[in-house]
Amino acid sequence: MAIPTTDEIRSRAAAALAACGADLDALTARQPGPAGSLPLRSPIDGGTFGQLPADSPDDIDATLDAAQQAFLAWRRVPAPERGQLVARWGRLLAEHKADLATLVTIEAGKTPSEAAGEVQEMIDICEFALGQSRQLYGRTMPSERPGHRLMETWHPLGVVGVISAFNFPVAVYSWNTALALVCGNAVVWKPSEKTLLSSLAADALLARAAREVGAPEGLNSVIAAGADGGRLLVDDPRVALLSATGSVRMGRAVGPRVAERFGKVLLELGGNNAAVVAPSADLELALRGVVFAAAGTAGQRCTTLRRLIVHKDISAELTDRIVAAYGTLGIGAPEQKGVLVGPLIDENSHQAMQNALKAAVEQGGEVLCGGSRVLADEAPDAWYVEPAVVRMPGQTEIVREETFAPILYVVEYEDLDEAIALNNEVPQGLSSAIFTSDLAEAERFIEGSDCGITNVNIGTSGAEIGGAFGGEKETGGGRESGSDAWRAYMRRATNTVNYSGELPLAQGVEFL
Ligand code: UN1
Repeated sequence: MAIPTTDEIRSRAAAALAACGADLDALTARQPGPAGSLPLRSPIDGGTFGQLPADSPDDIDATLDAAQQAFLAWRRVPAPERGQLVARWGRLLAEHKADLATLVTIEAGKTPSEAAGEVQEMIDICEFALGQSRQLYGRTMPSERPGHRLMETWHPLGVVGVISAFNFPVAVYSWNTALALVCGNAVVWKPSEKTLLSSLAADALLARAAREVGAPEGLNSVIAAGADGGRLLVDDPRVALLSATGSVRMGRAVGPRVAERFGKVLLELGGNNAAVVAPSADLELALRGVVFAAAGTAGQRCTTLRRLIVHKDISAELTDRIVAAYGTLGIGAPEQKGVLVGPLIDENSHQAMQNALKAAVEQGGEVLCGGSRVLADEAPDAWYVEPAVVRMPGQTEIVREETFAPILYVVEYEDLDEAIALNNEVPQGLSSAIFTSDLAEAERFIEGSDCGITNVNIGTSGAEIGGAFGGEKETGGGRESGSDAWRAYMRRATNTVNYSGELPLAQGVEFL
């Protein structure tokens, strides 16, 4: 099976979209307004298979108004009833898992298994959010005054803006949306302009669920726009919380601007994740964990493994085995049999990879394998690469940067403290891992890693939705998905209720 043609890709996308309730021909036949149009492109062949009219600032304003109105009604619906909306959405996602996965494959270039896994994350978070809808717990505290009750209650925020990235075009949005909705908010979503159809499909299924359970119209919507559209969400006071996933550069621009208007932000930015492999590690297990985390999704996860910190006594053996395993990875159109590594998203991404490899060599690195472009004849507009492994003399400047492509830098260590220091010695703090059979080493690593995610004997990527997802330092500090991440989507009120018939003041203050 060769690279599919642009026409084949368009007709598959149209069928998958139609099954989810949106009509590609009708969407692309609309006349573009003042904001022009956005290309629909697949990284599989690199071809553009349509143009979608972009939303203008006036359209976005109207969307925010509708969301605000919907919020005012939705906030009054009891939370367990709001849970029924995400329960229905989850069932529709399960029914249309293959359709949505097809769109993710077409637009993000993921293998069918990884694309289905992404939709599974959506189904999982819907189940989680349904349960959460009965658990928006507040505490009660003993009051120091007689006949008084001191407690906290949690309330919806308003409109939640979600800005999401191409690499997880629907899952990360769904973590935010499922929780935001059960917490009583409306959601306005600005997806990556690279993955618009996946977004429209996910939103169409949610809109259907909303109609079926009688939720207010305008509760969920998608904005088709570039960065300009995102900026409108950033600056609009109607957006009570802005949850943004993307680069550190984007976060640096967005965070202070939202803070300026005292809005809330939830940032999930870059990762530069490391795995330590200790001498006691089960090397076969470490090998599989490392290769999936480093080369899977063509290195385009926030949680991708980018730095391997390996003990010097096992470094040669492990790197040899990784290089051998890389040699067996099928690279190509993601739906082809045996393919595990699909395309990079675009030419810029390929250029960034080449620049990083060049810098690594200049900084003393030795490319052990990979880095070359493949399939350029069959797909001149697509960007397929061999995942690279580069031995580095230390964590030079390039190793401290996140390059969103499959490059695994290898550095050696001698003792665990040094390995932990290397793990922490980068500006980002998303995910980390150690492979070891030594319990004390595992615990010392959990204690020592400064990341939001610290794993033992699994790689850095592929987190389950039940835990809180996010990281420290330049990763932005936000937590999404499981555990108590729901609190970010609500505001807390402290309530003192006086049923004593007297008015004793706190701290024994006397007045009047
Ligand atoms: C991301 O890359 O933005 O842990 C999210 C993982 C996925 C989510 C990654 N569950 O790899």
